[in-house]
Amino acid sequence: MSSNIKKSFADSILPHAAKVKQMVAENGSLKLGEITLAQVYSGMKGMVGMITETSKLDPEEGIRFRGYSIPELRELLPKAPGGSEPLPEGVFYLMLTGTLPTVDQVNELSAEWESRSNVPEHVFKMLDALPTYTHPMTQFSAAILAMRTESVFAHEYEKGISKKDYWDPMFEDTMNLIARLPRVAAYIYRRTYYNNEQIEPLKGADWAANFAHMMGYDGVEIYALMRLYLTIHADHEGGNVSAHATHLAGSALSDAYYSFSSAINGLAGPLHGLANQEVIRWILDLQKDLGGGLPTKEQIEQYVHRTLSEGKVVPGYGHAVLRKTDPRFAAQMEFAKKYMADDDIVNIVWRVYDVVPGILSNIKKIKNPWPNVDAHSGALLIHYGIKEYDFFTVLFGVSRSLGVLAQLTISRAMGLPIERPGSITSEWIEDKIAQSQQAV
Ligand code: HAX
Repeated sequence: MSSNIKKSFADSILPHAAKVKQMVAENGSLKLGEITLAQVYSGMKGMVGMITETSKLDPEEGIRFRGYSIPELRELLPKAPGGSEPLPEGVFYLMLTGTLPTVDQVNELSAEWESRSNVPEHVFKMLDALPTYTHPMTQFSAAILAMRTESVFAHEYEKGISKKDYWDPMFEDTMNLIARLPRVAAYIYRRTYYNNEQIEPLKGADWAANFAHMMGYDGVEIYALMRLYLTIHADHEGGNVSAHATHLAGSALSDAYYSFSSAINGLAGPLHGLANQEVIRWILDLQKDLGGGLPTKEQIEQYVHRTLSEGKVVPGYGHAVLRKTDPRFAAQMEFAKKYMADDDIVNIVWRVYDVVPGILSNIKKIKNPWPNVDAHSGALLIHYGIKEYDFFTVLFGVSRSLGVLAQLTISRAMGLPIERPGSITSEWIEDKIAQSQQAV
């Protein structure tokens, strides 16, 4: 299929790749920082070690997609006719090509994804063979792997392809996989919770609205929420677990299906994407504990202290990079104030926000007491009837495909090499410390 976005991508990335190659050749010895022992033992936090072109995270300000903040994206990206939130197609276009798309370019992308969205029958059969109590993230990851039969990259590689052309079949895989994800995710939702009563896709709809429809939810507000949700979860620079997993697997020339399945496996961890289900579980447990209703601030305080005393984390709070309230939390709060200011669960989320940062900031070891994206997202979904909270991370995964697969395609166009950082043993470090002490 000939497409405008492919040409825009090629026109932007190929000169960029050549420019970067020259920059590295001329400045390769430039120092970007020093690595401390503490960093090595703290999950490489703050250690610059990889290239991600799609977005950059500032600890104080939050994420910027190709230089645009979330409030700017909500203002500048094209919207559906009569819609209030950006179309996620737009953020994908921006991340891939580096330029803000026009309304026509976004509409063309919606149509292109629709034309690529057919999911092979064996994927549904494979899913139907799994028990319905299989966690939706397990089903999602398995379905992505099952779709690998369609990988254009794998096929072209097997036939023999020059390195300089890798980006082309990777682009095709990226577009096909993104196009198919809503269908697969909605299928998992309907088979797990609604007796496998499937809903056929809409014709001519945008990616997010069609996804909501296939899950069984229609209307102006839920479409707006889905567009917002799928836009703001799309990317968070390169070092987070799902982005890094995609990059790492992809660096071995694993195709988009293998690489994105790795992302989903990492996103399924409770310290990463699964936190969105854990937040709602925690709030519902709190409510149950108190016999229902809206808990007071004192009751929330007690519950937070209990969570901490049991050696658990408060889900939805803290971040490895951010040091302020996540702008993705703020965007969702703004949405909730507009559409559901009286909702009970939303009000609990806001009351938790009033209480938790004060408690966590008194615990010295916690670097960020503020809420992250996952603290708010579940409450919005429940408001519209999507109450099956162990499905929430799948929604996150559908969105995250936009950023990590855009970057995977960019990485192949830039010829980024196989990733292989060094590792050391604690014994090696002990020897090093002993040697430096002897030298004093
Ligand atoms: N509740 C209780 N303790 C917390 C905490 C929280 N919300 N956040 C951090 N801590 C603890 C850590 O567990 C760690 O304790 P130990 O030293 O005893 O292991 C200590 O404070 C230092 O942690 P940190 O340096 O502040 O944070 P990390 O970079 O290690 O971890 C996490 C960042 C997001 C994993 C962490 O804040 C956390 O577990 N938060 C709760 C889970 C969560 O909301 N995850 C989603 C994050 C956003 C995301 O990726 N979404 O997908």
